[in-house]
Amino acid sequence: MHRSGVHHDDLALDGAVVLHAAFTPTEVTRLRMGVEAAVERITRCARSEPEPVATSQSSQGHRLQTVHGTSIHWEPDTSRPTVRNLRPVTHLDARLTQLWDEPRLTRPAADLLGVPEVGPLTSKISFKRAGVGSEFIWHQDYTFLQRFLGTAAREAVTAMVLLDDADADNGALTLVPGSHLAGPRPDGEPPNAADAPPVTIEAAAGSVLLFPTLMLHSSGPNRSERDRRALLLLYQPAGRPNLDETHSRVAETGGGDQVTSTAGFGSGE
Ligand SMILES: O=C(O)CCC(=O)C(=O)O
Repeated sequence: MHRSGVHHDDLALDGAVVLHAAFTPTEVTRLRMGVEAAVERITRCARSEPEPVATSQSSQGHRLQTVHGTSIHWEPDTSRPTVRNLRPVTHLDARLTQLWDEPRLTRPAADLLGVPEVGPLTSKISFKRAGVGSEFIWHQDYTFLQRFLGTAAREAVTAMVLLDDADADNGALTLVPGSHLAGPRPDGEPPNAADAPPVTIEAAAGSVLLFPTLMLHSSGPNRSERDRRALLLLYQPAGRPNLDETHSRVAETGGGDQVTSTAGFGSGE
């Protein structure tokens, strides 16, 4: 994997936007408390679930477990169970729920989508714990979403709120500027010669990275002694059902055989 650029400035990255220090240290502390409360709450439920619980595997062979509608993606190869990702999450803690209407997220998300207003699609926490957080392969968020939304999955953006300082050592996100213009690609396929050089987004806690669902991205493992947590809110044009409502509708109408649950994760997740 080549990592030729490191991004520090408040510049548009051909489709993506980085807002440095969009949230204050006090706000970041509150959000950290929110994500830790969410993981504590859901893992407590997971521990008390009678076996067998709903489990499956990601395409990378990681264990997935669904508890009360939230999918837990466990880190592989850890000596004690460690959560890699949760989805959906904002309903698990009021400090996270409140973030959906935050203008520092909704305004740039609406600008990127070219619509007057945005609404919630789904939410995730990426924990990337110190020393054990595993890599995210090259992927587009589109791949997972299009299973439920079809081509409307193009009309969404991810707002990634950094809850810890992120750099290459602790697994900062790397994206390929402009790659959203080239359409969908298979998960795991690295950038090609026609792509712009990948850029690793090194930014402080409280910064926000926004990018469209077709933008190719990945991140390395966390080899450092520092967590690299992030809250990811996915927005879509206002007025559309969120992902879980979409799933309920599919289940109620009996349509969409291939859709058994929206609580799983895509390959990159
Ligand atoms: O947390 C990361 O580094 C990547 C997260 C991501 O790409 C995802 O959740 O789809």
